[in-house]
Amino acid sequence: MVAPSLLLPGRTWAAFAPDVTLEIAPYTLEAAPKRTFRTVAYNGQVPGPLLRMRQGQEQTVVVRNLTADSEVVHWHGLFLPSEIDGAMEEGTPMIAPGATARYTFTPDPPGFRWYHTHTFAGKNLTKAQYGGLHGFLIVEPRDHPARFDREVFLALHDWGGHFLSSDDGYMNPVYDVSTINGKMLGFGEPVRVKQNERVLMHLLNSSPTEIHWVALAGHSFQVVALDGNTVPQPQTVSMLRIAPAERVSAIVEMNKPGVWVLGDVRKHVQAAGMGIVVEYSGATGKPTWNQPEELVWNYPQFAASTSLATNALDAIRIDLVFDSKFQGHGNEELWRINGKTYPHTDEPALKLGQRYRLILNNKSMDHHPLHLHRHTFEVRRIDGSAELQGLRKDVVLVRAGTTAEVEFVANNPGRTLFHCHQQDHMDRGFMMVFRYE
Ligand SMILES: [Cu+2]
Repeated sequence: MVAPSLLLPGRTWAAFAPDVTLEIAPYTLEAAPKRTFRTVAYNGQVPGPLLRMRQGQEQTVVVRNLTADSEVVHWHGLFLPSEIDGAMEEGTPMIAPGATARYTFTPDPPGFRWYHTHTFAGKNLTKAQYGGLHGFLIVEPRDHPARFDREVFLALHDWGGHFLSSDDGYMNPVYDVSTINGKMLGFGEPVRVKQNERVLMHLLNSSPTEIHWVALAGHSFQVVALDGNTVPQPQTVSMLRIAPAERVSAIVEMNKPGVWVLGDVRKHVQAAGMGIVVEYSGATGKPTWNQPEELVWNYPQFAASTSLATNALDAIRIDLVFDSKFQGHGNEELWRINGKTYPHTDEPALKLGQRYRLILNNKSMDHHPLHLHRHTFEVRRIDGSAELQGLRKDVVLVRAGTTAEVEFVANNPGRTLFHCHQQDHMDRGFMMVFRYE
């Protein structure tokens, strides 16, 4: 409670009421009857409440931590000051057990963002991103160009993880259950649509570690935005690949009446629950699934086809090499950036206003979804592709043994975290901080 003596002259109590209140508290998720998980959630739901903010309009957010552990909320994809961005490595204070934090910020850029915890899990595969602390955030643009009849939000998640030793001796998390919006296939409410509708689907992969491949039987996706940013070349595709922390926004034309499954393309993942029923008004019967034969996806198809004015020349190049150091059979590996593991990784100093090109060289045998906080970058090259233009993201999946190049302008001073979004990788040192004043 704010004491009345703190009220400023001429301001009413209502001026102090937050726009958003998030309560972090223990929660039991029922993914299906008898498939329950003790976890932690925002406001007693998984995913947390859908937040809608307006670009340029100041927001006050109150976060209450009702758990026994310190927490922090990261506003993924927003250009925020380091003190409220939501990473301890940048200097955001944690919210102590029982404490309440209040943040005021003006959300930018517009688009499909999200919020999630940014804590450490280590060997406890119920904590941090393994749990239920994630939610959708839409920053509405000042003008709304997208044309659609219905908007649907879908979060892909995996639960009940345990470490399994793979052939090479590394320990990787595997999962018992996979869900969309917290429910296994067949146990949640279907997505209800009408014939001839244009449905804008916003998909988020909130999985702690897993890449997901998604299709909607009988339909295709017209991808209009990646990580919330409009793509220069919308493409119609039969399936989506969504790495951890990535978002895909796609228009689906509802032109095949029936009852269908939208789900992970890989049979064992869908069998573990990753799917949701899409039901046309008036249609009945069992949900239908069509099994595609191969996995197809590439980033370059969404980039601009014609060359824009090139700005590669004035970008300062920063080379980052990723590999792992084997700790012996049955142990988790340590991850390294240029040979060093966080907190010993380099802290390059950036100059305000300077453009940088990160050369992301993945020398490991794993794929890594790499995330830069507090900035949007432009994907400029993927695995030997031609120069790309106009593809703006905040996460890029760099596949095993490949190199990607991204560019950003250092225009938001303050400590800036760069890390692999796979929880077990960041927990094992796959993080670094850029600093600039
Ligand atoms: Cu990784």
